[in-house]
Amino acid sequence: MKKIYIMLCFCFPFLVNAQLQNIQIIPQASEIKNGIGHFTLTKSTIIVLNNAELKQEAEFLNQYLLENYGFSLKIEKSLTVKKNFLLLGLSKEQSQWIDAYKLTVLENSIEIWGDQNAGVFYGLQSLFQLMPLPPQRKISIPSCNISDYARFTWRGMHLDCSRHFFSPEFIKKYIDNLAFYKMNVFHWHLTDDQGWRIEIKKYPLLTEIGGYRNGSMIGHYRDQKFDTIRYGGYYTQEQIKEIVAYAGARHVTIVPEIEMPGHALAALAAYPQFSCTGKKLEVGKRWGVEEEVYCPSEETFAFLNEVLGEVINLFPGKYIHIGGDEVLKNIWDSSALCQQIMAKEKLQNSHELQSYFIRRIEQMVNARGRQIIGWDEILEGGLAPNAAVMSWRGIEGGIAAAKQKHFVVMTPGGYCYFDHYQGKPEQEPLAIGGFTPLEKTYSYEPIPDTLNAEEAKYILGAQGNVWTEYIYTEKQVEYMAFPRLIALAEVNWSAKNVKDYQSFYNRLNAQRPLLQYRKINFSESAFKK
Ligand code: TNX
Repeated sequence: MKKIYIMLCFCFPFLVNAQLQNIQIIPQASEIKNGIGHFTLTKSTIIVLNNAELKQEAEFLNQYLLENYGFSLKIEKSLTVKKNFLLLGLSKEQSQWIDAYKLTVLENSIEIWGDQNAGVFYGLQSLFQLMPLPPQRKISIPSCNISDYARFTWRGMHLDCSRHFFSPEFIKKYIDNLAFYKMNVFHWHLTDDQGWRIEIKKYPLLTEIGGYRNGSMIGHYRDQKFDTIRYGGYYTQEQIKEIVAYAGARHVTIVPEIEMPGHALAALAAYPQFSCTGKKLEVGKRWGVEEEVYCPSEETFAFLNEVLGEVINLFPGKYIHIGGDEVLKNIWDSSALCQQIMAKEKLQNSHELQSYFIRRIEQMVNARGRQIIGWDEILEGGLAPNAAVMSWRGIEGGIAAAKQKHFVVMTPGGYCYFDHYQGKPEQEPLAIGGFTPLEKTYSYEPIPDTLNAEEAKYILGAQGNVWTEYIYTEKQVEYMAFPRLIALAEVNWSAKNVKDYQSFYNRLNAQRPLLQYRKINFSESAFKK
């Protein structure tokens, strides 16, 4: 099989650059050579696998064809025809690169080779972008030869499902769109002050009580207005399992976030015994930061250990996000129990108490073979030994963590917060604030120049965050996420030397019909003059 591939490569004259033919993909590929002519994909095209492991990718391709073009193809294990085949293969040729693939389109065949299944999957995503928009009878794909690989291993998008709840169907669509743009991490923000959204069998009140609030903030924060409408919802474990499998088939890892010790009001409304005051509390209606946080007691740790156990059983990925951001320390500072714990553990102040809290949690997660990741506040009072850091208050936290040889995901507010305005505020729906237009997101460089080459290796990649205090509907999630998500996909995937805003803008502009076809409610703000 490999021989045939090499032969085909040599006898076919590929032209030099991508500008000549319409090979426009996002994120930009590292190398594109144009060919002459087209491959026409028909109902009698045969999918050939050089490795049985690729069956999953072949089925994904068939599913895509069926949903979009109304037919699927026969899958064979060996090459029995000379033309009209689409070969999927595994090869070690590009194994030094992340998620690499080679896509070769000739008049008689298409070949996609990857180092692993993920590479083949990404080759397919590129292929999909080269196909004419459905419902096209003739699926003709321009000849080309693309060699491509990812720049970063963590190509992430987050979604806050606590402040507003989004349906399992929407979560799947969101994941599908991430994968389409070669992103591979979905950070699922499942708990916060305003709602607990994941079923935990051992503690049913988390969702029965914590899953619903008796009103929400309306309009600007400064107006302090509220409605009295009961709002909520949660994902059952069965729904989560289905979503995890759906993501897995698209090479997307889900990182669940269970917030602690702060942003925990919904949990504390259900189980007030885990706060230091024991007060009866209500699930949050107001956005912002709450005083009530988990108490660092043995009872709380036992509770969180059980919760994390169930979470870990549902999510197979390496990382569990444990929050760690915006923890007000007033209650800890005035709690007798906290003073006792601090004396016993020889902790100097409440920052060190927070660090102690996170270290205890890390032990629970590590004991189950997983790693924790937390917001950059977990640096305060000392990082837990194996923790990864998500740098959101700028890039300093990320720099500090990388210098301490801890892994880092960069998500600085000014570039990666997609709850910010993307156009002139007077022309946009109400948002939290800020101003992060498409070009600003695109300009983001995840490796800070103050890091040396060794330290830079700790930067796993960048992530876009969609906080939903002011995002009420699924349509609005898409409006805020797109097209900035696509810009960030290119930041994460494309080699630095092929990154160019004008080129991106033109490719994105050309893809607007595709976004419409995919029913993505993207913002047009970047196209307004
Ligand atoms: C800060 S980012 C928060 C969130 C808010 C967000 C709004 C982070 C770790 N914490 O709780 O939703 O700002 O932009």
